[in-house]
Amino acid sequence: MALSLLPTVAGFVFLACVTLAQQRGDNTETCTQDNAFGKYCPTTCGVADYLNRYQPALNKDLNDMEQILNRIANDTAGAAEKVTYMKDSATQQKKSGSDVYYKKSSDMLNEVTRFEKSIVEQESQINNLQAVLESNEKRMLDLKQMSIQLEQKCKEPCKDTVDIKTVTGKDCQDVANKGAKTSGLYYVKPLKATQQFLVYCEIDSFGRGFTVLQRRRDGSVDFNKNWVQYKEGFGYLSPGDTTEFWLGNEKIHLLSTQGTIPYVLRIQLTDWDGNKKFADYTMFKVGPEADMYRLTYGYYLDGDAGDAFDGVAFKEHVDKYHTAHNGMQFSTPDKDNDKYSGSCALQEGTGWWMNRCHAAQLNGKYYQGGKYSVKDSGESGYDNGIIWTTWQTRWYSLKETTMKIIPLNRLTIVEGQQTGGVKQLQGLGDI
Ligand SMILES: [Ca+2]
Repeated sequence: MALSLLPTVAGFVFLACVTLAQQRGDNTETCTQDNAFGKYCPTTCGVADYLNRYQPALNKDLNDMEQILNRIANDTAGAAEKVTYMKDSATQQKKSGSDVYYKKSSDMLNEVTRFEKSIVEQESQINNLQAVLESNEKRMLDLKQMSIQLEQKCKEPCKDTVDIKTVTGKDCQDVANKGAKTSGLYYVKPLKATQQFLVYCEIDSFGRGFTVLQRRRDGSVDFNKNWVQYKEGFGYLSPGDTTEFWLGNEKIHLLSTQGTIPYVLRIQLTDWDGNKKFADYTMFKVGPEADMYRLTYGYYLDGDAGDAFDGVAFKEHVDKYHTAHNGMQFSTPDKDNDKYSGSCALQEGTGWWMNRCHAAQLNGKYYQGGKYSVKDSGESGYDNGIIWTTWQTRWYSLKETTMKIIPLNRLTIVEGQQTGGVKQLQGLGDI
């Protein structure tokens, strides 16, 4: 505002001077010097002259100034417009953009919250996984330690944990004679044997040592075996007399033929009601393989089970001679040495001193409960159970059997020592 007045002031001074000169009638030519005035100040004409002389430069300066002012004013106006525009624009932006930004920021906030939640969840999962990992690591450590322990154990030579007694002899009576007091597993070496072998010795309180040849007790061992298996033996020997086995024809041969003192074969039987019976055969022998492990004995010494080895006539037209066992060779499903046109051992799936076929068969098929029928015995329909027909019928399979041998003199010595005599001996037979 102050700058815009400058031209007016300049114009006023100019006009006043002109007016004053006209009123006084002075001009450059006509101006007369007023003594009073001219002495102390320029004369009116002098002012006019002064003004005339400086006016063009002044006008130019004023114009320049005016232009500058105009430009400044323009610039100012532009700036104001710009400011207004900017203000408007900002307002507009505020108005138009706030919702979007708010929404955007709100969305972002939600997103952030969601991420935070997700992170918390993931952290929890990570913690869980870490716990699992630690637990697994511990397990792995335990397993590693176990593996190391096992490895160390495996490096050690295998130890037989079965209790095998140290006393040995040519049979179990010999073992007992040498001081063995308890039943269990012992090594024996019959006189003709090339090497010792393991047997179960049943040693009683009278110092008698029975060498066990065969054991049936629960049907856990299949007795349907071939010649070689019956020769070598099968099943399991156990220190507590808990398993089934066939000692082996070769071993039985070596044991039973080694001395001048005859052996007694004691057969012990148990039925499914728990009744026990026994049968003793003296001078028991099993021949060499060359004679097909032939069975021979002197006679039925004693017992309450009856002499089934002597044969039984099941039918009127069949002589008991055909079911007797003394003198019979051993037969297996793969080796027929019987007196029958067919093969008893093959028909029945077992190994035994077959005739045509038998009155006693302790290696027969195991029938739970005892009683069985022709139908039960399969295709052949023969009496193939564990039978002793002088006690139970041939359709009754016994629950337990034991075949064991002892030198005859030991039985008689016990008999002699026990003043009770034979009755005492019979009582011991049920042990
Ligand atoms: Ca035959």
